[in-house]
Amino acid sequence: MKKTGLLLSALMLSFAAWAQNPIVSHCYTADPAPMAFEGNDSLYVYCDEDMNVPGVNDFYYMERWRVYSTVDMVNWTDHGIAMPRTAFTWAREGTCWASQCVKKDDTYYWFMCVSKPGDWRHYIGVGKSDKPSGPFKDARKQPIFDTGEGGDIDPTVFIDDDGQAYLYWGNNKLRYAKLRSNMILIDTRIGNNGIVEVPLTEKAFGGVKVDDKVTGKDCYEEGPWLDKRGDHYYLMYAAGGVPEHISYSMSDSPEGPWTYKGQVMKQQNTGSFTNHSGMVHYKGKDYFFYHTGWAQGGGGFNRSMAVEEMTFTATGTIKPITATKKGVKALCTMSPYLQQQAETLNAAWGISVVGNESKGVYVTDIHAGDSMRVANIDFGTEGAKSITLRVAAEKGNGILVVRQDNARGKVLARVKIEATGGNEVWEERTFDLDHTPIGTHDLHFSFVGTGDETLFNWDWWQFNEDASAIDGLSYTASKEDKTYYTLQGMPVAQPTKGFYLRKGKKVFIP
Ligand code: FUB
Repeated sequence: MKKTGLLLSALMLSFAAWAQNPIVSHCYTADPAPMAFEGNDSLYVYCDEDMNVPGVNDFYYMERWRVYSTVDMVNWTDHGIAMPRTAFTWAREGTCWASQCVKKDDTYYWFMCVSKPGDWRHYIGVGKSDKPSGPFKDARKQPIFDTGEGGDIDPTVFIDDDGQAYLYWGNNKLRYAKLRSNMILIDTRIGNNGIVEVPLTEKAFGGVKVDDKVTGKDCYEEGPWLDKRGDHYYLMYAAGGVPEHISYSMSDSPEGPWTYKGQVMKQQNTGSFTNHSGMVHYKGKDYFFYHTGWAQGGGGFNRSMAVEEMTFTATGTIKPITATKKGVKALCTMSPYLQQQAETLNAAWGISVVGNESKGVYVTDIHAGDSMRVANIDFGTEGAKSITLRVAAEKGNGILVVRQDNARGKVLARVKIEATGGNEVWEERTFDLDHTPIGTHDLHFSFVGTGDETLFNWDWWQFNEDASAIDGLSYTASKEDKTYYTLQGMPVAQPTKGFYLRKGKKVFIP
């Protein structure tokens, strides 16, 4: 993305207790597939990455799939390249299109579509991992079926209450299959060798498309999303031809027949001629994810994920949703006194996030003028006194400026990141703050340096309170004592410097 970060972030002065759309601004992310997994506090969104370079590859150029997660709907953690195209040894360069991930037993299955070398068609493959954020490996070593036709894109997978998994997909045709219990084979006992074609009738989808002309009020295009609320099954999809809007049909069975119910998100001038939707129930609310061309430098081949709240009528129909730049409200504040990943962001300009959850994920490609924002951070009534950073720097020429609220906010710290011995040589450094932030603020990080050189790599940050200022502090504990918990109540085997819970009291380990 372009390096006009400082100017743009300087203009974004408002306090971000709202998510704002797009939800990711440091790279282009398309075809969002949201998922909340039982027993996991985070909401995950699976997507592909638009890597189009205007004038060079003026089409979709997509080499990988990424995963993001949030606990507050405002700050999103980038889990890096959860599956590169090369993990499918049979896949063609640049063709990693839409996907969806589901969990069965203790395994996460990520269904994605991709082409093969020398073949214009897309095929559906499946990756698997024992963690929601990956990394994922090819589970089948080949596409999971071959219809012999084109249009096999945009898989959506839904596991019904009886454990049966359904896979729907298709562009201009809508098809489904039942997955076998191993999740990587289809049940060939139904349809045509396991594949059922859904009739695209007016009753089911609002109209029909013949020779690219729509007869009726609507028509199915692509990007299906299968889901259930109560006894109602929902099929949302991109509709109406290009530019697309999102429509939906309902049924009382995952196999149909479907009844057309209308538009969910009408066509708006979002800068993207495609749209692609997913819905999710999370922390008592329903959310609708889609994509636009609204990021800086964005467009039809450089799209960005967005989110709105979603509501239903008493009969289960979906209330129409408008694409907004404001997005959704924060669900909670973030603690600055816990280790926070540098790649947990409300917005960022100029930087990149690399790696995966096995190798480690971190912020890199940091240059003078780049900046990042984290939203809705609760410093409490006593405030923070210092900040600890985990960084790696080859040259040691970079300066990090930490401000509260925005690019013109009060400077909390202006620190030089001295050389650590290399860009992969990580060190923890603690710096005193020049000003004590109190209460809830956004944080604005900006980078100062000279020329075009990359300044440093950044893994995580954590603010520290002053031990003497903590209410209820009973004693300073020793590092050898192992019965510590994080302030969220997670046991800690080897506590490092910071605040913990012990015997119900907050304690400080120096
Ligand atoms: O991202 C490539 C394609 O664009 C998707 O597969 C479609 O749903 C459309 O969003």
